[in-house]
Amino acid sequence: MPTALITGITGQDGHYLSKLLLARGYAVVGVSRQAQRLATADGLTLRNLDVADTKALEELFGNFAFDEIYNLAGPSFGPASWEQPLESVQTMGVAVVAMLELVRRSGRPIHFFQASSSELFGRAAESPQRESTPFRPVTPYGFAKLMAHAAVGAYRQRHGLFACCGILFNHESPLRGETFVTRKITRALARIKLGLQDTVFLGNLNAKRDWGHAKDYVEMQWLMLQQKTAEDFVIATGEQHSVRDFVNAAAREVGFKVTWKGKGVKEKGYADGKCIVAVDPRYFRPTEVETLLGDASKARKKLGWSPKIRFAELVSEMMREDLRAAERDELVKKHGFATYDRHE
Ligand code: GDR
Repeated sequence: MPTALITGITGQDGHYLSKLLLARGYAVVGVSRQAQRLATADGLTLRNLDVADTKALEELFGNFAFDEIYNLAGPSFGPASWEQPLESVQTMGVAVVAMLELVRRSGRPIHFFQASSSELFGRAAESPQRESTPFRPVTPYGFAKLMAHAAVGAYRQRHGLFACCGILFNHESPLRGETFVTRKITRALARIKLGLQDTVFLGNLNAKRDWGHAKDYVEMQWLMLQQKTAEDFVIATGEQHSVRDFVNAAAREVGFKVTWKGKGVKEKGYADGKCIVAVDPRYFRPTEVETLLGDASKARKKLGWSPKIRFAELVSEMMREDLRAAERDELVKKHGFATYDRHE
């Protein structure tokens, strides 16, 4: 039974990847600063651990013999990294060098996956972005990820480690954090539908992203570690949509016609079937990345990978799950508890 380490187990990808590995018969060790929040499962060992704590990492490597490592740890919300640039570099840059050193010193043929990000491209030099596109990060999140990306490449060359990076474009799911624009939209529209909220305030509606489903992206992470040689790959759908498109697609799911407003919108309650989207400059970003689009043809050709879940299906699943959550919230508001929760 192979043993895999997943750092950042409490995140969206940690969830989907641990399910995939457990289903394939792996023993999974999951670490996170808040691993205690998760329910245990057969084959899953959880540990509270901060990857920036090199001593704790060393102990972990002493206690387990890993075959595969998936490094997904790190605060994933890019703009917030300006509030803690040093911490970003420590958890997403320095910690990766520490892990690579531990892999090297273990003498074991560990396969190492690093979650790189399309944030590396920043204001991209070309479109679509592929493995050879220059990196120009514009946030601490981005430059910390760049350090890790470069370290993985250097360790691969210098020490022959099986270490590789997946350059992951935006990937979402019902488990996406609520600060990201996709989840913010589906959550808000569900709450508007149930009369729990009136308006959703957003920033740049013209920003364009290549949005895929996290479930497809973790499959690719696993595939990358099953190859004969370690190589970096772009993981993306090759399809681009604007934030406005996302709102429209989500609104169609709940039967809303959207009214768009500029700043200074006066809040009021809206009847069922109406939805107000107001632009609030508070959500504009000083170092905005306007557009990202990935070219995953290398993954398609070499690994036969292509995403199974398309944009419309992704939006629909997120909308459905957030409607369920909003229904529960409404029941709690009305009765103090959600009756059907008891039977789940
Ligand atoms: P991003 O994701 O920064 O691309 O990083 P996010 O969903 O936060 O933003 C996407 C685009 O939407 C615009 N936008 C808003 N964004 C948020 N969060 N809230 C709003 O109200 C809003 N209105 C418009 C943003 O300006 C942006 O252009 C994600 C993360 O997953 C990173 O971890 C990962 O590295 C990159 O994707 C690739």
